Amino acid sequence: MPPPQRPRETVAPVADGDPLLPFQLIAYDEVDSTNTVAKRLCGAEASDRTLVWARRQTAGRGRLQRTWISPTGNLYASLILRPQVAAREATALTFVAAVAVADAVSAVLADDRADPAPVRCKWPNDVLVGGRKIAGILLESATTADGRLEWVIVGIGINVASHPPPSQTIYPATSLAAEGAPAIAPEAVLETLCRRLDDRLRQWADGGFAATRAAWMARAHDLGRPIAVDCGGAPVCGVFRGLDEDGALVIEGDDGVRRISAGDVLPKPTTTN
Ligand code: BT5
Repeated sequence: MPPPQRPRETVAPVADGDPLLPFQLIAYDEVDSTNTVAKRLCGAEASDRTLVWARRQTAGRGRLQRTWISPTGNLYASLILRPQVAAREATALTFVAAVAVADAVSAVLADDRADPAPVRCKWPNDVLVGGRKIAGILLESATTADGRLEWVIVGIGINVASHPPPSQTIYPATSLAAEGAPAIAPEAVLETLCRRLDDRLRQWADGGFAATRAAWMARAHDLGRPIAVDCGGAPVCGVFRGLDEDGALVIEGDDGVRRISAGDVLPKPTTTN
């Protein structure tokens, strides 16, 4: 297995092993994907709460091998966790991260905006501002032969300075800059994110998924409204009723209530970018 890439230059002000951060930070100038680097580090026994951060990615990934567009100026980070929970409980971490990202985005934006666009969580792994995607989360995990959870990587991308044009995304996108945030460096957003993530991980540890789910639902996009979900075949349409106790999306259609554990909530036909 190749050794993890090393930083090509010193990054400041956040430095490797910054004692002020709640996580053990490893900072890079450029990587293929922080999740891929984190995976290699897991193979090399990286400890719980190691955080991989890079200024840019050359092969940023979304779910299902989709591309995450990753120029310099935005935030790319992957947190290695080794929680002592059953493997199926780890899916909660997508929602823990989504709420933490929404907290961080709100904190950066909650300045003096006259008419703030709402910050919302979109099932399963997105954060939206004003109905546009500002952040995505990619959860990856490994289990041992006897089914024990070995590690989880929580990959987070936040558009800070820029966002891709409509031609390059399925869902309309935005960035902190486009939403009127004052000029802010990705490392400053990282510091805010780390604190919120630490808080939300504690909430999950103390209150279980019920606490995380309540926090996520309080920020849910389109709750109680009609949505369409792409699960591979014809879109499933109905009213979004929330999350079940496993994090599946609950949708109520003409033919009753359904639970969907994997898919994409489609953009509204009227939404423009
Ligand atoms: C995601 O996947 O939203 C998860 C994105 C996770 C990215 C982070 S960055 C740090 C870490 N390292 C990685 O390599 N990945 C993680 P998904 O729900 O599948 O959405 C992917 C889709 O979002 C793409 O197919 C595009 O349509 C759109 N997209 C790509 N780049 C985007 C961007 N910067 N902003 C908004 N939308 C984007």
